[in-house]
Amino acid sequence: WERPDGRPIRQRLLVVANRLPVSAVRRGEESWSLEISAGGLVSALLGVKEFEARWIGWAGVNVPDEAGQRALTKALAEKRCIPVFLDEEIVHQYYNGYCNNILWPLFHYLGLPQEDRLATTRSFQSQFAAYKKANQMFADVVNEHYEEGDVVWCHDYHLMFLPKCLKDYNSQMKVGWFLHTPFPSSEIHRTLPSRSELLRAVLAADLVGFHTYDYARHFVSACTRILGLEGTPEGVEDQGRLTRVAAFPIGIDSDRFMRALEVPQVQENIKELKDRFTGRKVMLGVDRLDMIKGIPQKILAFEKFLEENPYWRDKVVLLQIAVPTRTDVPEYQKLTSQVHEIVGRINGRFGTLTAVPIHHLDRSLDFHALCALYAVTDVALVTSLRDGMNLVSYEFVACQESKKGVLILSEFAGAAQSLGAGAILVNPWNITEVAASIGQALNMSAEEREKRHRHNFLHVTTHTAQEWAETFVSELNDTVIEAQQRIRK
Ligand code: ADQ
Repeated sequence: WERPDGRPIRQRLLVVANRLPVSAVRRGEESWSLEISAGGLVSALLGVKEFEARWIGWAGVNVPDEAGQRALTKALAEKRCIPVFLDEEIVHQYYNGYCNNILWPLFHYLGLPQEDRLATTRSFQSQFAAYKKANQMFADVVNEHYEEGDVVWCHDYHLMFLPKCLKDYNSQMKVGWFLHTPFPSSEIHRTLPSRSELLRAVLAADLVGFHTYDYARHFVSACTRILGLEGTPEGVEDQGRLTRVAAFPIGIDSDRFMRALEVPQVQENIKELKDRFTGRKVMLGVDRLDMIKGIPQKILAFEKFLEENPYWRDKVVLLQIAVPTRTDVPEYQKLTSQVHEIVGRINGRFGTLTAVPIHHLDRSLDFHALCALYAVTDVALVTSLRDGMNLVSYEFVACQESKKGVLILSEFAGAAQSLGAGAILVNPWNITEVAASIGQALNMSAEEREKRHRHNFLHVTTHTAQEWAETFVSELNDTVIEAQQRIRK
């Protein structure tokens, strides 16, 4: 990649995701304050020096007036972010409706909404129409900012229609699409009324990526069984055009976590936590409060463990940190009450006047507080019912160089494929098995903990977020070059 005068330039990468990596708060008619949210994707792309990344996405706020939109666009430009403005009705139908009420549960094997079938069918159609409309709005913004040679990387289930919209604008655009959730078995995907249209829209991309080989295989099976296309070892072929399909397991910026442990405030925090829980083993759960994370099942397994192991009752504590999400959705409200009810019952049953077995927090922790917690933990419990990858398991491992604690990990999290040899793998639906694994973890010898930790630590520190992003984008570049060569032949 060269400028007209021959000097090399970095390739531009347009990252398109539903949400921008900033939260915007309106301070006045034309004034905004912005805060960068340092998620995995942000640190992955900040670490990639080869590309000049720009973000395109929704800022998470409704901005109906033009003056406000102009001011926000200007403020975001300084952070290399470009907003897509979605009005309240579209957000309701596309984001809350089709994305979070239909695709999210379906892709995690929780099925389609089953309440009133007729109402569901009617709202399904209008939500799908809004989904397509929103994806077209994202495409319009991408198209407006696209320059020849750019790579466009679309993210997640919110934007399955986007590859098609982009290729309709410009068939030469290099388009990749990556799914952060599982892609379910084709038998689950085939229950979706818009199953074929969605698959065809994704296939418009040049490269389609998933966290694991299994998800990639499910996607290829859906294309062969539902669309009747041909699956090849490289991907899916449709009338001579190949869409490459492959696995690109995400990682974390492990150095960032290890560096944080050196910060004096974090060390102070670690000391306080150790004092606070002296004489007790610390078990930890960190999840968004979502049905897929299996929080009630995890707490019930802990109860079973306490029930069967009186010796441990005053020697172990479970810290469950659950950030509330999608709080306006009734199912999520129900989940919150259910978790509170179970925690209250168990604390009533096994607590004493001075100590309770479960500390449950309904909130997010800042980065440094989270690192300190990971570092003092003896056993981490990740019991997702389904999870695309699960980064909490990676973050825990990165912070365990001194403690060498044990990871109990759901076999239904993508991370089970990479950390399976070091973790204790469990079926989160089997509460008896999870309870037994807690006993196994607490009683594990130091040698075995060391051996298991070594395996996981090596993986987490070598398969980083930066490497993930670089691999995906370079594979996308190669895929397009190979396709052009095939056409020339
Ligand atoms: P999530 O479902 O959000 O991501 P996960 O991968 O575990 O799940 O990432 C959660 C992130 O939020 C972690 O970085 C974690 O530290 C942070 N977090 C969670 N609870 C927190 C709390 N109480 N306080 C502070 N921070 C908290 C989706 C998919 C995953 C996939 C990722 C990345 O569902 O399967 O691994 O995208 O592709």
